[in-house]
Amino acid sequence: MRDAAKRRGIETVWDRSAANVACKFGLEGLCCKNCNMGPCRISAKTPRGMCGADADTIAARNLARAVAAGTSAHSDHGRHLVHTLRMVAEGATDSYRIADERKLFEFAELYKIETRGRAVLDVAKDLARALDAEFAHAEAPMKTLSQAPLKRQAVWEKAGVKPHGIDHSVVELMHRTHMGVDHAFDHVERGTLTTAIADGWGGSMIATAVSDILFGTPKPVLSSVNLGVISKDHVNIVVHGHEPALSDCVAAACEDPAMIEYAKGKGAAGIRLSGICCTANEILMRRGVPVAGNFLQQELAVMTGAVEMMLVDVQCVMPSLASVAACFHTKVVATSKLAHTAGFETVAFSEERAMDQARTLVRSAIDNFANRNRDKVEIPESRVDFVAGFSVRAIHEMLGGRFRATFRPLNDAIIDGRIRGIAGVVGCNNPKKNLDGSIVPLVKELVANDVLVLLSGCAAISCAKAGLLSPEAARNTASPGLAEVCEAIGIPPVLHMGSCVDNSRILSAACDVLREGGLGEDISDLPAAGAAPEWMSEKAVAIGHYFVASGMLVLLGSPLHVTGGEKLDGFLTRGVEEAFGGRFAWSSGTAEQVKIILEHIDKKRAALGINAKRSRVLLDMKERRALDV
Ligand code: BF8
Repeated sequence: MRDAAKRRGIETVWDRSAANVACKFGLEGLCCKNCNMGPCRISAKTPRGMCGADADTIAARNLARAVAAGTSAHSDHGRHLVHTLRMVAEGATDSYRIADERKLFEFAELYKIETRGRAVLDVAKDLARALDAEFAHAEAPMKTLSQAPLKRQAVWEKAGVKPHGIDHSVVELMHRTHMGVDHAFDHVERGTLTTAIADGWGGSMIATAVSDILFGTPKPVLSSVNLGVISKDHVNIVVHGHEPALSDCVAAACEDPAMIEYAKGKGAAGIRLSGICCTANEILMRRGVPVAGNFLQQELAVMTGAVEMMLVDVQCVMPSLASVAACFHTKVVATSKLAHTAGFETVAFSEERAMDQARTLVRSAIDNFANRNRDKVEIPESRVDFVAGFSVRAIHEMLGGRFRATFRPLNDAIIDGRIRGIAGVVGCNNPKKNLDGSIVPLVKELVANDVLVLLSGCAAISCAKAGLLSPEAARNTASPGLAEVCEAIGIPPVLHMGSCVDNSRILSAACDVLREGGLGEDISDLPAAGAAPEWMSEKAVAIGHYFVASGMLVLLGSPLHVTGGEKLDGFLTRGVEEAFGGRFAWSSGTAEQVKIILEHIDKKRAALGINAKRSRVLLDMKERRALDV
């Protein structure tokens, strides 16, 4: 499709990336525009800004603001879902219902909301109120933090990083990074970690939980991925962004027999819904809706010339879609009240009228089918089947069965060495890297080295395209020990856990592994690591920080924009470990990335005293590659 773009003279993200000269000051975190005395750029000649702020202060403040933005994105998404939950509970919309009462009751328990003998909607109302309160400032730390292991809570207490509210922590961080307030880079960084904890253990966890309550907790589901899911014979609608509320209704509308008949009446074979980015992941996980691609493929999806409508909500939506769509008949419709873009049509999403809006949009997409120029249609054949839907509950049930759901077999496999450890590989694509070219090789090497991989976001879509998300992948790519465990349970060695807010599922899984016993008492004890090889967004910066604050090693394929602040860089990659047990590492090559992760996992195994029990002899890399047929 990139060749097609060139042929047709359509500009894509790769063209802009090639033409862009990255600013060295920005890359190293050394440009400060927090006031109008500058902007100041730190160099050997000008080591301080106008106010006297040095490189570490400036880089730490810039980083803090990125985490505040990332946290805001995840958490505002969570807040919108809480709003929808409240509307359902109050009977203000019939477009949604409580899809998972069990999850509602489990989450209500956290807030000590009485559930016995009460109407489901009354519990939902109380829960929505309690969740709303997590955003404001409270005297006590946020309740969701109590889900973390006790040792982790004690670490946070000691470091003074327990957030007292999501919005509060963001506002406080923005205040601290205003000109003339907080200048000690490590103190700024503590505020950054506090805010990131409010993201992972607050806003993101709330977004995941309420999505499960409203749309259902995911179970394994079959689907297919890549641009080949777009059908030349069907009316194609692509949903893109992050918030699932409208897309869920669109998915329902696309299944409506009357709507399918309407499409057939217009000469189409039916309606094909697919998704991009994390809206795709949300409706994939619960409905099995196919995925057209990840972040960098959004322009390419439009360029197939066969997309009648692309519905975009918030986050990771490129404004360039307008100019690509202008070359075709594709309508790009912005559906969030927050997000308008020149060249996009707008429909202001309303929870009260969501189902009606969805039907109107689908009908309008069908009407647009007649405007498709068949000569411009060019759809690549690539399409891969895969399995997604691995919520923590689904993994529990796969490991132990529905009535004795347990993580025990997983813990035992880790303890006896058939599984060496667990890695969460998450995050974006970035045009600075080959599309999927850092994620896929890393995941392949990890599973070849006995590491079970948990995925989310665009990284999950990368691996699905590479065929790593099928049960057969265990036989083809995993080490003998890992393959044996996966085949016994019937899971791929690489598990798709959802969208980027669903990184909170990885935190929950870590807590459940610890609860099961035998692998330590804190997340920092686990033979586990996280990686975002192709990260690009501020949300990824926030995610990295909350994993580090939770005690994990987080490996990034390129450094955070801090390398100009030598002390800050050292703090993030070494110093932070002393207080939190987690740290960052930057590395761009797969071989070194694998080495860093395996060394970390082995160090944790040794500390747990389970290295000696490993009975398997590891094959060398060459032999492992030979397994990759
Ligand atoms: O929130 S992985 S490119 S889509 S930011 Fe964006 Fe990055 Fe994709 Fe999911 Ni997450």
